[in-house]
Amino acid sequence: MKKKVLLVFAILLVTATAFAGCSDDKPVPPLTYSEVSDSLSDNGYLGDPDHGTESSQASIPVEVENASFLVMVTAVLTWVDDEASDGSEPDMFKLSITNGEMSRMANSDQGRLEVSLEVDENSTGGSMESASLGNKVDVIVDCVECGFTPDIKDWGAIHLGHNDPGNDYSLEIKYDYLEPDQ
Ligand SMILES: [Ca+2]
Ligand SMILES: [Ca+2]
Repeated sequence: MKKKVLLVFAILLVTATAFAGCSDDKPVPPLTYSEVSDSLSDNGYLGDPDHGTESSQASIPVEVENASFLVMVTAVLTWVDDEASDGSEPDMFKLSITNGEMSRMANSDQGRLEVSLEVDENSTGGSMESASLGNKVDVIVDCVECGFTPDIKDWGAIHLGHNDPGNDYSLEIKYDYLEPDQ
């Protein structure tokens, strides 16, 4: 975890100015935030969603303390289909990031997905909460398809095979958040 530049949200300045103009209230000390970058990773395995009993979805929470606010979350998912060389259809994964209100998602069978969820800089909600992603988002990984793998048999037109049981994946998450200065 490392501190980056001191960042003061324009919206906060507007809010602080509005409070200062209200003579009945005590002066509000300027509230400043520092932007912090952090990361986490997850290596997992997901099963075939259509066969078997293993989970085909994993949810990884990205959470910061209550007084802090996430402004950007980027997730990169990579995988190599362990059965592709045996003729199995490529495994398809879906990657989603959501905070319950906003979400981004993408899917691919090419072994890599990148999805970002960022604060809406055009937000005019007037508060840090409405201009941020909140203090928790979920990164959700789904194995959508794993594929049927034909087994080579000399039985003419009889095609035997098995379902690809699933696949390993690696997930790297980078996120930026605003932390109130002490
Ligand atoms: Ca496969
Ligand atoms: Ca596989």
